[in-house]
Amino acid sequence: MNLNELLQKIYGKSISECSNEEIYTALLNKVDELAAEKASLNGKKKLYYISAEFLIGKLLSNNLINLGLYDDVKNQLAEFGKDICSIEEIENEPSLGNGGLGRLAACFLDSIATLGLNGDGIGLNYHFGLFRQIFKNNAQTTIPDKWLSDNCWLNRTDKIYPVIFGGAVVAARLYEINVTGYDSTTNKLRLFDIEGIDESMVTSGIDFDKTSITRNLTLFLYPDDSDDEGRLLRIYQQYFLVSAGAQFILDEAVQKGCNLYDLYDYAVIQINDTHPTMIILELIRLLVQRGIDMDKAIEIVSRTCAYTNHTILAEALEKWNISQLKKVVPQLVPIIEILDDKVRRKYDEPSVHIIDKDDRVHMAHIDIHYGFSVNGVAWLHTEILKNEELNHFYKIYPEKFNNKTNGITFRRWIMHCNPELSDYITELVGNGWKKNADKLEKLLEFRNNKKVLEKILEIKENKKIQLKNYLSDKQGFDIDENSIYDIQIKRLHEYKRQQLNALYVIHKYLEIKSGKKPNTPITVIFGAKAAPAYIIAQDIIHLILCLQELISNDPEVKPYLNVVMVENYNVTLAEKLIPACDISEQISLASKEASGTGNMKFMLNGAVTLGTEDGANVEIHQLVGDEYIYIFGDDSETVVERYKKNSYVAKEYYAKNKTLKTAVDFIIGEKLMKLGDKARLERLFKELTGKDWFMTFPDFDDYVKTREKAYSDYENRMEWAEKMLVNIAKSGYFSSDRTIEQYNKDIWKL
Ligand code: 26V
Repeated sequence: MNLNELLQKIYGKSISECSNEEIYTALLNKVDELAAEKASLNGKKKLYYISAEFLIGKLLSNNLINLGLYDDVKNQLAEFGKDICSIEEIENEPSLGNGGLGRLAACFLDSIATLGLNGDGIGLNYHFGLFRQIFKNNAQTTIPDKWLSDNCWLNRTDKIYPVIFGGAVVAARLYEINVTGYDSTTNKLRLFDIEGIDESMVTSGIDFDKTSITRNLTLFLYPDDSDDEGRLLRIYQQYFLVSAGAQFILDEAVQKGCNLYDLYDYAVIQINDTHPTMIILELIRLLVQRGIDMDKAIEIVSRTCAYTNHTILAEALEKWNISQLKKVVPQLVPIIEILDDKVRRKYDEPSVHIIDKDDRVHMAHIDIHYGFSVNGVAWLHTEILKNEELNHFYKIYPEKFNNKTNGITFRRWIMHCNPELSDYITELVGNGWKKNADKLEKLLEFRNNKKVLEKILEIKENKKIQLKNYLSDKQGFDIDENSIYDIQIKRLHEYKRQQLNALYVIHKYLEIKSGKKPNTPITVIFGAKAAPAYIIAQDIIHLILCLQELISNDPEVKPYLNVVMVENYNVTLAEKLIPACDISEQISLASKEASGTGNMKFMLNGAVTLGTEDGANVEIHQLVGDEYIYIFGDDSETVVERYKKNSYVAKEYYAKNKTLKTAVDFIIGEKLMKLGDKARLERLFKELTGKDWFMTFPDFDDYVKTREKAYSDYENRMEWAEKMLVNIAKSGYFSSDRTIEQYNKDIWKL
């Protein structure tokens, strides 16, 4: 591509005369055109990855890399004194996801296209996506995040489907985003939106009238579901997604010659968590409507749909009241009753029924009975599903259960975000690892090579300086590039235990105050959004922000310990933070984090994990071995037992562990009370000492000890560099290309 010629043609100006906006727009249009030219040929059978979230991140650089144009464009820009990073800055990040689940869907689309598989994503076009986070008075506030503009990757189509609700009919228009594969073909992400959306309905912050669904349906991703109206809107969104999606899938199949009785030869639908579960019901309804007998329709759909479970947390497993469903989707209720009746005729065990005694519909149960595959997202998670949470189902359908350990796309998570490391790896082991990630293992040959280890440290230092400058520029932070960067970035949830990290910070602060200073300064970085209605999560953010303020104003402590909570953590920030990280905090309560995918991104970029035996950490541990990871805390069996016996009493740990008590008391001590909100801090203190549902106290001592060990090991730079190298070398397993190959081999069979 000759960029200068392109800009001359569009604007009559050269690169240096064009604004960054003009260059961005020209590149967007050209790249999208090139992507479309590589559209994949439609094979007979197609995968539909249906998901309420696709956290795709910015696309310009990603698409340039996948089309093999990145270096060329970067160099042409540089020749005229333009930096490709400042062009990237123009693009808005679409925040069409909450966290790991949505980002996983985006990584999968990249790998599906890269492997040349016939597969689309199906989702919703939220106008404001997830909220934008702003900190005020040491607390989170939320505003809408408008990402749509004339200059974005979303293309409007002429396809419109009617979606019929209890009280209204809405038109679902199909939009598309091209999904480029790396050195491969292009697939599509199909996003549905209502016609006639009214953005002006948003009043203050992210508040809006939740009742007028013909105008508000796709305004936000998962609006607050702490009240009934919010919950209803979520059901509306889910049915809108699946009804439009099902009509689209049937249309495509029929066009290819499907007679509907052989639907499973034309389509396989991967249901990403239970948010799109109603597609099973909707497809049955549509098949019956087109003349197929009910039992036959159920059989056809069951052979077409597969389900992925992403959590065992009870509060996250969706259950809708039958009365709510009657209001939103009355046409599905008789089908639910038929499906439930069939189950009841065969199985007495109430825990496998679809409708429970309180008239709530368990969405996951529909997937398990009426889909052909159930998978967890990491080895441990799948084992817990089989042996604990879904054991009654596993006994009925052992053949349906399978594991697919999550993965990440190496195009975005190293080639794009860390070109320095990526290029150096290529220099050492050749280009092959980019398409066959296992080849990273070849790096092990260099584990004792001083020059290589020094270079890896140098790249890390470089990325740390880049992060320092970025955070100083964008968020006004001043961090020490010579400190250890210890990072925890993920959604805020008690089970992920940011509060445990905060307790360590307090402990360290007190140590420094008493004269015990660390050899190397420490920068603890947090990034996390909390659901607006999740009070304790807000309180934890408040605690962290208060600690940040306390320490940044304390000249005695600041040279040794710094706490930074970045605002509005998103994919773009992750791409800056991860390459710069030394220590990756993966400290969820064992058994609770289904997989985690941030852990994989950090490892790939040469950070060393400090974590519990949870989710994919278990597999990271197995791959790298004891010396190359810092594992602490109770294992999942101990935790599961403790829950079963209901034997955990937080107060007991608090009373007998003096170090812990001192740190916990600090939350309501004079210093923080002066800075913070009394009610918030007291509530958090009470929650921890009175309940501590996610068991931070039992793991505290081991956490402190293990973290200290990691910090002291960091001092030996060569040994640390070897740890980094081993982590990078062993991360090939976590390429989403591997994950997708397994999905295809075991489930999709494209
Ligand atoms: C949802 C909710 C909703 C309301 C109340 C609390 C709560 C807690 C957790 C969730 C998670 C829903 C599913 C999810 O996002 N799972 C994540 O999926 C990732 C991709 O498989 C995986 O890496 C993460 O471990 C898992 O938490």
